[in-house]
Amino acid sequence: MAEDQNVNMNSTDVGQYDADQLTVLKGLEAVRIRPAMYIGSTGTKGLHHLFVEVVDNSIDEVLAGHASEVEVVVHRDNSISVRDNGRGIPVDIHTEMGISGVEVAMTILHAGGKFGGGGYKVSGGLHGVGVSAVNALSEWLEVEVCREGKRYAQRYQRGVPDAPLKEVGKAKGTGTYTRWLADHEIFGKIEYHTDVLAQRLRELAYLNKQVKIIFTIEETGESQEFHYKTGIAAYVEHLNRNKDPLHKVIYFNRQREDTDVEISLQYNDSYHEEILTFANNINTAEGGVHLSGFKTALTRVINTYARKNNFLKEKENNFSGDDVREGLTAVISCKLLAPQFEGQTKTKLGNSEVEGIVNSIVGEGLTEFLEENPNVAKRIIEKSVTASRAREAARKAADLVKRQNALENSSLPGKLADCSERDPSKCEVYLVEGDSAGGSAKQGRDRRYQAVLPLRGKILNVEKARLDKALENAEIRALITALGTGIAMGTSDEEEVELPLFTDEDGVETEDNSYDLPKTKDKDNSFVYDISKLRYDRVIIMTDADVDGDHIRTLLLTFFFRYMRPLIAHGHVYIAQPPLYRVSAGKDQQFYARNDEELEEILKSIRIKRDLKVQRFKGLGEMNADQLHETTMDPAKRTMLQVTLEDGVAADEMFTTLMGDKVEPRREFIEKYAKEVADVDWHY
Ligand code: 0RA
Repeated sequence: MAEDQNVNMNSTDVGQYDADQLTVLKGLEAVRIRPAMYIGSTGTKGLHHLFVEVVDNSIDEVLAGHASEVEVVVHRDNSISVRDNGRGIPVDIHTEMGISGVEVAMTILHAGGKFGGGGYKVSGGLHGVGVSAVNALSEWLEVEVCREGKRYAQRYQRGVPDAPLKEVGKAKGTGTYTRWLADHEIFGKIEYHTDVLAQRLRELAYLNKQVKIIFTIEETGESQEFHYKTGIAAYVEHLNRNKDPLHKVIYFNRQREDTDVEISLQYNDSYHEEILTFANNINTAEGGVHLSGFKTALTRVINTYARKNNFLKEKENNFSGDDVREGLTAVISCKLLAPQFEGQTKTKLGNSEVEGIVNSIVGEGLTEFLEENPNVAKRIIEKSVTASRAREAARKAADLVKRQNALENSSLPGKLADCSERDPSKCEVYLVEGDSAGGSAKQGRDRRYQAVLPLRGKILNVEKARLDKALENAEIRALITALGTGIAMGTSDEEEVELPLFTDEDGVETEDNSYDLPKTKDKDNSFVYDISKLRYDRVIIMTDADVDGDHIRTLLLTFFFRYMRPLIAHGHVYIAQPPLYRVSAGKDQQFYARNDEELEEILKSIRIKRDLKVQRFKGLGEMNADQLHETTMDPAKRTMLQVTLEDGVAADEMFTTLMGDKVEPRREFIEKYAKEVADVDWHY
């Protein structure tokens, strides 16, 4: 649609040329006026999106079978260049537009599809504005194309060409080179997170085994090469590298009706599942048809095999989906001609025909594999058997919790000091380490809307325990009942639920989507995670600023990540920032500092005062109720960190490493990140 407004493709009138040029300029101007509409934001995300857009164009050339190498350089001036050895963007004059193909690509929104269609495409998939949006949002952009023995070049400033595309010399091979400097007028300071760039390039190399990607950072001289001959099989190996796998990676790849499906999976001895799904190289974080097709087939194949080979006796129930996915790491990558992206963040694959295709391909591929590898099959089934037994035990434990609550005639844990407000959107709960701090917090809170749940000692490390064991832990039980949502495993079970109907002002029955909240549940409804039952809008972790406090905080975050992930994903989890020092100057002046730097600042600014006293709080319990209220609990004065879930893979890696049972990777990780973790914003 947008391209129709920008370019009248039917026009052959030469007189239109200027008018066309004008509409081109208008198109790019629109991008500059409302950049967020085209690239999502003008923050760090938007800046990195430019990179994704350019790289995706080269990857499309790889997918089309014409390029094998992509070279990315972050230059000293913060410009980035991407070079590929594909066919090169067409250089001949576009008959209708009167400009070169290169200029069409660089100046016309959504021009990608204008050149010979067909083939799987990444670009144009998600945001898909094309490289012209990058051009519009760049202080300058240089493009070079090598084709038919010649080298062509053109330069733009803020989307406007300095001159037409020009032949500048001879060339050996073919390819496209684009270098751009993002516009500081749009993005402010141009700063790339090179680890984020590297991460995306690594992922692309896993997903497209035919490509070699070289990534260089000029400033540091670092250069990395990403080339994985076994593709997503190597990806799964990488994801499991700090876990103990039960067998070699399983891999299969089949096509059906123009859809290419690649599956790779490997079980490990942990209790968690990690399934990454992609459609045309885009991470479909919200899942979709390929994920559901995979899950359905996996459950069916394992149950069928288990019955046939007498691992499941006649009177025994089938394994549930959760049972057969315990300890599973998998990557699903589909390539299709016209992917449809749905969902809140447009990362849910919607093409209904793909569900059956993936289901049948996994059915065939996995059945064949199990038949041919009975030893691996046995190990996988044994894992399902123990998972199933543990889940039964967990079910009993969960029932026990419910019955206990009923017995005590209260659905809430005894040590919870609840608030009086009943509207959850106004309520918050402080999870506090230890009884003495809990006491101060109870006194220092505003009991109308602030609740306090003291946690005694350490909560169980759920990274090393199954759910049934976790539910034996009193602190965890108290936490679950206090929050009210119940628990769920992983994220991948999120499913849409029917919203309650209500009658609107016009007397029409409509769905009540005033809240847009996910519910997750397993097949038989034993574990239901229902975020609409959340009793507090803000769940605030408040621990001492010492090693023990750090540990308890990490244990709590691990628990939320593994069993209440939507709580984090929807931004309900916060970390309180209690002060470490109190500085009093004379009788009536006092200051609080959260760390040594802040203390330093304060001391500098009040140097002349006499009667200076610096007190270091050893723990929250040392603060009196007023102090705690003023510094940490009063919404008008406190600062808190919100825990977000930007990258599920990185988070999984982090929890596995920090809380799992391999010591060596944990030590390495801490050595590498200890400092960063200490002052990072807890964006897992
Ligand atoms: C359309 C047609 C042809 C090449 C490309 C697009 C192309 C675009 C980009 C963007 C970055 N690298 C690229 N490489 C190729 C070629 C058509 C032909 O030669 O027949």
